[in-house]
Amino acid sequence: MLTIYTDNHVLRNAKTELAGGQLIQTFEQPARATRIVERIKKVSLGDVLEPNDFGLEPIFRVHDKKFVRFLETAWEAWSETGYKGEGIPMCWPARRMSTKIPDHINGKMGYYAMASETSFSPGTWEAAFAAVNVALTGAELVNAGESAVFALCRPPGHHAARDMFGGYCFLNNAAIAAQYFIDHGKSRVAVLDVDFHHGNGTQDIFYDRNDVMYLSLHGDPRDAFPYFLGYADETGKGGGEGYNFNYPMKPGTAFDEWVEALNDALQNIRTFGPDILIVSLGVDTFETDPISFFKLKSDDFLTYGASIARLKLPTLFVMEGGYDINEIGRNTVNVLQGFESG
Ligand code: 6XA
Ligand code: ZN
Repeated sequence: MLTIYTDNHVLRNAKTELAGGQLIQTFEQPARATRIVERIKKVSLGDVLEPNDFGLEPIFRVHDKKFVRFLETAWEAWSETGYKGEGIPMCWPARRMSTKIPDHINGKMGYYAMASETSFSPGTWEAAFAAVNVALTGAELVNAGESAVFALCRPPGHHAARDMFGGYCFLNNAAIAAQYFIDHGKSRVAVLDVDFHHGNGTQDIFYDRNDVMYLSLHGDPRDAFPYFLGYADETGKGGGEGYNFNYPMKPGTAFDEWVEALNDALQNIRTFGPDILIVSLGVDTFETDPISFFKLKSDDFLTYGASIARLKLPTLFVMEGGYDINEIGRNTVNVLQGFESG
């Protein structure tokens, strides 16, 4: 399997994450992608290619232009205020407040944020833009007939909505790739999100559409981030009714239960009959992931990779989360190798 990767992901290297009332070292750090690409080379998964530059147009097909402009300029605006720390949103347009976009960076930060753990640092925009190019290069190859490609995106994307960042995400790599397929001749795309967290951004972007189906297996939002989306009764709206599937699962869920949800999701994908499958691949379902509560083991990643392959669809894997740095390489590549063996 081909992998798309660029060292430019290291430009995203925030020093702080707000967690448990403290500023800690970020879980989402450069070593994640580096460990994965090392493992890919070690097991000779296939060639590792640099991304091409697709510019901003494919991003504007999914994200709001003012939001993109905000992402491009946020670090500069924040640092110009003289603040000493990294850019952290602190104030939101909560219930019954105005939704006007403020001029001050503090206000803008809150307007566009869906959470406050994700600090802005120098290079954040450049890395987020590079990650989109990684996903689009993978999409271009799959569209040209490659049967499966791994887009090793970092930072991740599935929490980013049309005009919202947070949960370590800025631009929605998987959603931009899905839209790219639709804009380049495909009629139907399924996005299967196996990251531990619900991909609120991807769900939101395609919620009223029937050309992109979204299916997500994740920690029950009653107990897990992003808390405010990802419930089983969110099934789509308007023309998109019936094209959104959420499988929230409780703390401690192990593979036997998780794979039942997967099989149901795979059956829904078969019924939909898409031209393309995108897998939002997070390995934070692993038993020792530091921020999650599922109990998958390393071999389970091999097993479910093979199950996904049985759909026999052209497939683009897009990297999302996973924070056990010592095992992230093995677990991620297990999914890809399982897929190849399936
Ligand atoms: C921060 C939780 C962020 C979750 C990031 C993630 N409190 N999403 O892995 O898939
Ligand atoms: Zn996650």
